[in-house]
Amino acid sequence: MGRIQCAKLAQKVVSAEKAASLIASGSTVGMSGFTGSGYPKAVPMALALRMEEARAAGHPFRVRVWTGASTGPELDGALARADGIEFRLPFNTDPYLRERINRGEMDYVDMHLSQVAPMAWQGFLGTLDTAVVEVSGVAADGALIPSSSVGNNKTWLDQAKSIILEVNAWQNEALEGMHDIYYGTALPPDRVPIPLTKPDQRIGEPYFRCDLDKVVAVVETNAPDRNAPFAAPDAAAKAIAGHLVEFFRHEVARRRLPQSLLPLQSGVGNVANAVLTGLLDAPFENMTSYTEVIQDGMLDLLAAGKLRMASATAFSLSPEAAERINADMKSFRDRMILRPQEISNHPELVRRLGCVAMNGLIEADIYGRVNSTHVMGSRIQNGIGGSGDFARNAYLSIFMTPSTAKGGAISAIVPMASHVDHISQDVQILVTEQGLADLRGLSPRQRAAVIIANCAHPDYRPMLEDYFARAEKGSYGRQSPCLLGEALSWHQRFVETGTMKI
Ligand code: 0RQ
Repeated sequence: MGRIQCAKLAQKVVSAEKAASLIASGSTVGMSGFTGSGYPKAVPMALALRMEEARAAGHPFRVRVWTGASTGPELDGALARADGIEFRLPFNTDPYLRERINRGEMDYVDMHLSQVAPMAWQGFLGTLDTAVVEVSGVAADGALIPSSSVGNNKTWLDQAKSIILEVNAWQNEALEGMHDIYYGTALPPDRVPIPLTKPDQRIGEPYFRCDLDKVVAVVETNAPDRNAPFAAPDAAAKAIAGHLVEFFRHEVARRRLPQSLLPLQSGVGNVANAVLTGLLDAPFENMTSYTEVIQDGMLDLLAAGKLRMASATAFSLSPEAAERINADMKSFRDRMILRPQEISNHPELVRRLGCVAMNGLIEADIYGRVNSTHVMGSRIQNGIGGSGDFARNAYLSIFMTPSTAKGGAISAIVPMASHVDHISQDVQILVTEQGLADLRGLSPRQRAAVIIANCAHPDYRPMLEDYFARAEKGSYGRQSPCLLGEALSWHQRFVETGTMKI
């Protein structure tokens, strides 16, 4: 029976095609998957084929897709190419799907990741027809052994009318025991405090429970997670990491942070990964992380013994790191905990633990309002992900970015953010390769002065100084001076000419 030890579920093994045939057009499907790990790989591909055939026969076939976060080309990519998604939440990084969203061909709801499961429970999202969830095995009593991400799987399994399981033999068997699935959440007014006070605490059980009668199909797979490579840190990423490490040393020296820092949250992407790499050589020991994803840099910190343990909801690894962790899973397993995303990202816990949140951004304005999601105010890049869950509630909320994008044609520091995900109150520290702005306790005008001086690229700094000086004189009010007719003109210039430079 291999990975499927439960006789009742072993009888339900079918092909991916047969399983996909159980998903109806127009239905809502809750898929597993978070940052390219633990997503179903065979059923979505078979579903995409069905969609293409249906379309060729003149019958559009589209579904509504909910996940934990981003998935992989076999899911978002395949369904997007088949024009098979009419509605998607809460996070996406697939380029084909992104194009469809930005062409206005489908609806996309970009949500705080901690709020997806509660909103599903509250009934705000509609009903869930089918859950398609990857697991790494099924125990004899039907308990499901999670795979490389937990995400919203518990909620999908509980809420869906029917369940399709993919049992992926590629996932390491030694994952068993790593997960902590908490079954104690409730809706108001019955909510109780979540009993977690340390990042390494286990408050749940290692398995998903599920009503076996709801399982309509089980599909066996043997396929790797997406595991995209990270770029080697470039000079800008290394400089950002350097500024941050220096800042942490400063905070430790002033006793505002302990020597082991506080539980680290690190966003995805190359800059975030480079910062973790920078911590390898920094004088901080026994660090912990309470974060959303475990990426390569975190694995390096664990392997070096600098990081004592990591709590997250998913892996987001390069192919090399995935191989490395697979080869040594037993040793890593005891130092890692994967939890449902409503727990890994829970504002109550982020505030209680005092997390140090470090996230990337698209642009920040001179007052420190951060746009994490929309290029030129209108084109979605990925989504807010967990950045809002952490930024508002963290002990220290840090945002970081290279000071320019697209070869220097775009300044990441602008007069006014063209879209705001994080208001200035949620942004305490801003870092670019140029330097770091500590915004705590500063008024808007003080923030503008330090952001322009410390973070802006020299090509854009004089333009920002000029704008700010004129705004101070010509603004309607002087608390947060702005020139309404000019504040977004940099973006308009880029759209018209391909550069923000004059
Ligand atoms: O585009 O790939 O076409 O070149 O955005 O930018 O510089 O590689 O940086 O990988 O750290 O991503 C905000 C997108 C930054 C990410 C964002 C373009 C740039 C490039 C990527 P190309 P970089 P990163 C927990 C935390 C929200 C979710 C989050 C993100 C691409 O950090 O998605 O924080 N954050 N989650 O060229 C136009 C600008 C730009 C720009 C960057 N000003 N204008 N394009 N780009 N700045 C994890 C989860 O929630 C899952």
